[in-house]
Amino acid sequence: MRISKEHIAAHNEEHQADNEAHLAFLDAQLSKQGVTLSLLLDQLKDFQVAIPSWALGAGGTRFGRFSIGGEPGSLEDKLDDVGVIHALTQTAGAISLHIPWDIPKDTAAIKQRAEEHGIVFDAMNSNTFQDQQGQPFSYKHGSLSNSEKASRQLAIDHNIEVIQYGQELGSNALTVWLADGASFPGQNNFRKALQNTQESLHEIYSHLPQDWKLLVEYKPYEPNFYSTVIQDWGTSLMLAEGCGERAHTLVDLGHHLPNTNIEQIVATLMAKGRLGGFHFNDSKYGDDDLTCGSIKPYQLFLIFNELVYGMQNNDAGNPPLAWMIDASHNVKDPIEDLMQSLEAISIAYAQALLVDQQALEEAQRNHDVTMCQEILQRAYRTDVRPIVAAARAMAGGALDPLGLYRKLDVRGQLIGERGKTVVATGL
Ligand code: LRH
Ligand code: MN
Ligand code: MN
Repeated sequence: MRISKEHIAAHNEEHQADNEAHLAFLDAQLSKQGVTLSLLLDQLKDFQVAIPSWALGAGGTRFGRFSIGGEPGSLEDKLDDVGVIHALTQTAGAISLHIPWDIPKDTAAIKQRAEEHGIVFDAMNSNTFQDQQGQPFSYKHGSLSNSEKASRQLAIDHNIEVIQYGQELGSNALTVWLADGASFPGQNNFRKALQNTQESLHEIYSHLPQDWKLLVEYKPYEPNFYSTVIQDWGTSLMLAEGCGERAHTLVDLGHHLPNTNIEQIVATLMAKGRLGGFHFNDSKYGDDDLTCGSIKPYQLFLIFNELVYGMQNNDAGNPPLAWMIDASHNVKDPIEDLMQSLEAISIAYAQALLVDQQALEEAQRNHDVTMCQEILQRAYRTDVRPIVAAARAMAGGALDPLGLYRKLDVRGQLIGERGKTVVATGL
């Protein structure tokens, strides 16, 4: 273990007095609003977000890739990195694997390694957007939607294989994201491509274990720039409904055209009981995969406000949500970046829990638009960082994870052990 309990205890002792002073002030303010701090801390303490295995190395763009050094060279290394994040934050107790980037050679050993770090296996991701070496049929013109049966079958079989890996590891969800689409008008028959996709997904669904769910991710463009088969939440929802009750839509925040009202999409999907998972990130233009909350923190809060409302009023039977970060880029230390994302997500969640739902409902009933905005913004403008830090410390994490990570020079240790030029598998 790179981060010991003693490291955390010594660090927390140093920062405790400061955090408690902030907390006492907040407690006094919030209790006037009818908020019980201990209840809030309990909810935050249990909150977990999965880390994507592909975000632990330096991401690249199509123009270049700059290694940060000490990158994980194997699945074991990736688990160790999530172990560091989880030890520091106690909010990253799960990893999401991408096959074939993360094929476990010895499943039992991988499971044991994960257990040692207190990590479970979240949704498994299939990959039919790249051809693998020696592959008999290509995905160049689509995978589950391909007009050639042989390519479709290969992609279906791959997804079934991913489910099998997931079963061995104890996962219970399969996420399917397709790059399928067309870059030029006339290239594809829209109806046939959609129909093929529905049939292929249905076949995958028929191989899904009873306690598993299928998550269908959508994205408007990239790598195809004219049309994408599963382009939006409506298409994803339609396909999920066409599969069966355990198929749901997965929302990736970066997979929307600029200014889309994502919080409304969340509310709509939750009303239908079909929101199954989340890929958190942030973006200015497209699928930028930037750190959560770095560009539009208010949007993140508004999304969490809908999530909290949806979970508290879950009459449509949404499954427990698979929360995951899907961010990666090439200028920051990925471990630091992921901890910043976790912090932003926890902050948005805590702020959403502060929204006075009863007062909001009353203001909405009275058409008091001014007050509706006041209620939301009072929650959003509360500096909840001391609460998030206290919840983390209660769970055994560090009051200042980033500070301790730097103080212990974890990246320096990783470079010493793994070298400067290892390149992690992934994007
Ligand atoms: C596609 C995506 C999808 C993939 C991941 C690597 O843009 O968001 O979730 O699996 O990136
Ligand atoms: Mn995604
Ligand atoms: Mn994406």
